[in-house]
Amino acid sequence: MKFISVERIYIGLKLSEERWRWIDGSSANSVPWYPGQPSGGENCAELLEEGGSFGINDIVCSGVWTKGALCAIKLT
Ligand SMILES: [Ca+2]
Repeated sequence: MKFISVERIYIGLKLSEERWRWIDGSSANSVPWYPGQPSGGENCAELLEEGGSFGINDIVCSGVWTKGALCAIKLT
């Protein structure tokens, strides 16, 4: 994976029906939350890097499209 110079990246993870799910609807079985996260009341998630530590942070969905995005595709 190539790291790009964006501090916060939307990863396609969203809280739906009280479960964290990828945008294809599949459940996220284990989420490596950033320390102190999820803080709650925020229904989308980003990859957060601060001081060399990485983790997932829940954020409000209204701002996710202003961030960089990390996507994956299935190769067949
Ligand atoms: Ca949060």
